[in-house]
Amino acid sequence: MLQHLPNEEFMNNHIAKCEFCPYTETMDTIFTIKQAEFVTSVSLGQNYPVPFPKEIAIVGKSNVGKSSLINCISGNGKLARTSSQPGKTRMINYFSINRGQFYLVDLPGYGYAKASKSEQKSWGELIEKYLASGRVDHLFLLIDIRHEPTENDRQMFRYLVYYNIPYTLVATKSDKIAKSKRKAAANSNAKLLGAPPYAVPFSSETGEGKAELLERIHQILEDAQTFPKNEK
Ligand SMILES: Nc1nc2c(ncn2[C@@H]2O[C@H](COP(=O)(O)OP(=O)(O)OP(=O)(O)O)[C@@H](O)[C@H]2O)c(=O)[nH]1
Ligand SMILES: [Mg+2]
Repeated sequence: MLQHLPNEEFMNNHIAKCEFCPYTETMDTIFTIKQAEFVTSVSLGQNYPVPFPKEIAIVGKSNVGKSSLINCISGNGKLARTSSQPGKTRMINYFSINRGQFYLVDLPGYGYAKASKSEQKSWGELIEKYLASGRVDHLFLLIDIRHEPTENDRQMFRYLVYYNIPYTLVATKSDKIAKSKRKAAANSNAKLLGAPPYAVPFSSETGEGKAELLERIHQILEDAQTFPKNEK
């Protein structure tokens, strides 16, 4: 799917070095998204829009719930187009949040079974070019809480580690499994991905995990020191 993947040794070093702090509840204000609007769609060879101070992108396999997550956390069910048919999002869709405070970027999903070889190839090029552009400050990598990560998920994770992109793992569709099993399933899927064993259980149906993701976004926006803009 993607080129330029790191080897096992590189990945093991990443885990060993990762002093991963899943989430710190230190903020005394609750961050909210007050305004959100679609800006533009970008396909291969087209220009990205004028940069905003921060850019947070959502990536994951087709149908995992990326567009639904954007709608849920922005409180606007109609912002990003969702569908039960996989492969709905084909381009890179930019949404401006809080009048230019940051972008949320909806990336096309990978692993869409019906996609042709050439579609998969152009998907790979589109995503690789985007991730290597240095525009993205933080990536939310979505995995389905009910299933073990796919080979494509594992590739995507290795890729973002290789490019040193800060990330948060999100285990979607948490409403589909029993509440008592959610944390363990999310964390075990993170581990199977080859990552430190922590993912946020999230449901765009019930809003579970929404507060945690908003808190995470707040940290990303505040934390210029931890997540400096990549000048590539
Ligand atoms: N039960 C449940 N269904 C969800 C959840 N999130 C998304 N869905 C459903 O899953 C399907 C796919 O959701 P999308 O948000 O369009 O998925 P996507 O990752 O953007 O898909 P692509 O654009 O094809 O890559 C839709 O039918 C959603 O209603 C969730 O948290 N719980
Ligand atoms: Mg989508």
